[in-house]
Amino acid sequence: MSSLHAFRMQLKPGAVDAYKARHDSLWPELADLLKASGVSDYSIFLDEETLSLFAVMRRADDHTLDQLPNHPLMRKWWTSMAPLMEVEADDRPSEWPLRQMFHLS
Ligand code: RM4
Repeated sequence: MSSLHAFRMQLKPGAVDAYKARHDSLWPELADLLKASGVSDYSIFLDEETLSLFAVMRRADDHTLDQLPNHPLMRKWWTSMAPLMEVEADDRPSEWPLRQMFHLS
């Protein structure tokens, strides 16, 4: 079984085009890592006005996303993306939880 998981991230001013380009050519090995961690149907939407990024993913119930911050490939990606996003001290993107208010299937 799986469920939806959503969260917000924050882009830095002037980073929209670079952020889009980086995801248009997402490292294939990073896509494989995310899938192997139990992620599917992962989208990120931009609010052009606030530069908020709304991420929505389907997570397998037995996902291992909590182990990703220790993975060298994930760390490399986060460090490479850090100039474009608001991040924590260790370069992982700052995340704010989103509460689901509606779903139509
Ligand atoms: C985002 C951010 C997220 C990652 C996606 C693929 O910019 O780094 O953590 O899951 O890229």
